[in-house]
Amino acid sequence: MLIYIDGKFYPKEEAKISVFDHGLLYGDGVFEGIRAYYGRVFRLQEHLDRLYDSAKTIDLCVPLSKEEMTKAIIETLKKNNLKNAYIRPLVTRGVGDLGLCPTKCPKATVIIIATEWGAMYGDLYEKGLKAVTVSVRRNPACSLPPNVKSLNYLNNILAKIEANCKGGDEAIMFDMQGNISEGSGDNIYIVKDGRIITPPTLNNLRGITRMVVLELAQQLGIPVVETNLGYFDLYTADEVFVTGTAAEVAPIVFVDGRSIASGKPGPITRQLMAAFKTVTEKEGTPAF
Ligand code: PXG
Repeated sequence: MLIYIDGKFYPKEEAKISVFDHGLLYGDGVFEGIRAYYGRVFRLQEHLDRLYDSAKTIDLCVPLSKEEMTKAIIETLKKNNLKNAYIRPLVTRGVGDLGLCPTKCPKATVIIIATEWGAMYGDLYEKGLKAVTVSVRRNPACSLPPNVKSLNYLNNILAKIEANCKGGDEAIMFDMQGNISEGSGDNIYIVKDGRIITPPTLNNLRGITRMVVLELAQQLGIPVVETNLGYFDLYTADEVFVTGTAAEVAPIVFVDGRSIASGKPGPITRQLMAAFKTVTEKEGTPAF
């Protein structure tokens, strides 16, 4: 495995950064999670736009243009001969001192890791996942906006720890007002009376998979409503599912011990899983 760090490639064992990098010291940085299917990078432009928007929000100057970043990502795939991959670009504040002030870091560090990664939830795509609501609230937009995909994922990790403790496959987080926000690493949706309902993206990450799935729903003639949801809507839904680059489209069949409808993945979720698979097989920026 060869890893890109600041323009050079290193074997996995030698791919190391300074202990004074503020990405490590403070989680000061941003990242993306991108997939390549069959040698094509899925929705690369959207992921790059989000990476640079995350960086802009935390006032971090990415030392590569989007074109240069594209080249570096494609080069990383080629060097590792990966046609189906999970790609993780990171931009950290760079090397500074022990003070938190970012002005001590003259240059951002760019890292790109690409690895093979199959279905994140294994056989649960057939069976469906068990989700649990957690007491940890999603960090509010007035604090650290959930739309910034920052290297500080402790909020999400705390949610995941709580879900693990409660025997869930995934956590469902609420925002500070008690509206449903998202999973620890995926966006959430319910289906009710033939309509897909999902929270607006102020209290969650503007998922690229979310964007794709909502486009697919429109093409399939399934109405979509973006509105706030609570516990009641979750428990009484006809279907619940989550989406993400890692998770893709994954059905949720239990929430807090309540079965969702029949307790089996529902028809609209299945339709979207199939449509999503088709689109990933067809689209993308060629890397080879
Ligand atoms: N919400 C959050 C908080 C995320 O981290 C998504 C939604 C889905 O966004 P995309 O653009 O991928 O559709 C994410 C995605 C993991 C993992 O291991 C997931 C993500 C990042 C890192 C790891 O599940 N994020």
